[in-house]
Amino acid sequence: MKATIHGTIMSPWVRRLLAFCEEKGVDYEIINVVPLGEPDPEFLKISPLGKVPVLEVGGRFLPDSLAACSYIESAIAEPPLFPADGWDRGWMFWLCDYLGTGLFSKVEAPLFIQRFVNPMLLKTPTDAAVVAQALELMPAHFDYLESQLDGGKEFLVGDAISLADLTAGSIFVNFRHAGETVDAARWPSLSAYVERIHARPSFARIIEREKEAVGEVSPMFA
Ligand SMILES: N[C@@H](CCC(=O)N[C@@H](CS)C(=O)NCC(=O)O)C(=O)O
Repeated sequence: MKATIHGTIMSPWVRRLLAFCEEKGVDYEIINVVPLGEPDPEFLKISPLGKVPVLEVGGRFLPDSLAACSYIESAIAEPPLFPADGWDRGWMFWLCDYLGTGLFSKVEAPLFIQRFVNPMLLKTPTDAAVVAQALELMPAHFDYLESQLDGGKEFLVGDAISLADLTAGSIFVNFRHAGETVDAARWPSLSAYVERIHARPSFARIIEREKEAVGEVSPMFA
């Protein structure tokens, strides 16, 4: 499969699709689309909500990373990244939703916007109250993920990598760009897990690309 991914490599949703493509061996190129300000009317034709990523394959466009990953999973069976077991597959979708609605929306996105997007890209000040609120909510989310890893499980669902791990790994890259890491003393399983996911060849390649793009300004590479 030859794919084109429209989006910015700094988005966790773009990154999880990139990680999915990397794990599946999909040959892809990236067309940079940064969704800040009024969306380009041309982009709205392929992404009606103005969001990234959009997956383009053979002249067709799929907006939304979950839709895109689901298509790739159907098109390329190996390695499976959606569990075969029905309950596990359901649990994977729950965790993806939890990661997006909880960890991303309530904690990571506010921190990333205030500490990275505002000062580095928009040259606007960081809102300390927004950062404080996100940091207050963060431990409960880390506690939940620590409980899901249940004393050092390798993966979030079953005994193989799945979209849930690629989603978590992707969101934790943004945490690092926002200057946050997981405290290994308080959340030992989660901390080791994030390190393991980021050390996979898929994420190593993605992180290397981000180093080339934002290595000078991101605390991740300090
Ligand atoms: N459910 C979507 C979420 C995508 C999303 O929220 N992307 C953000 C960037 S991280 C975006 O494009 N935001 C621009 C906007 O909402 O206008 C997916 O998984 O693709």
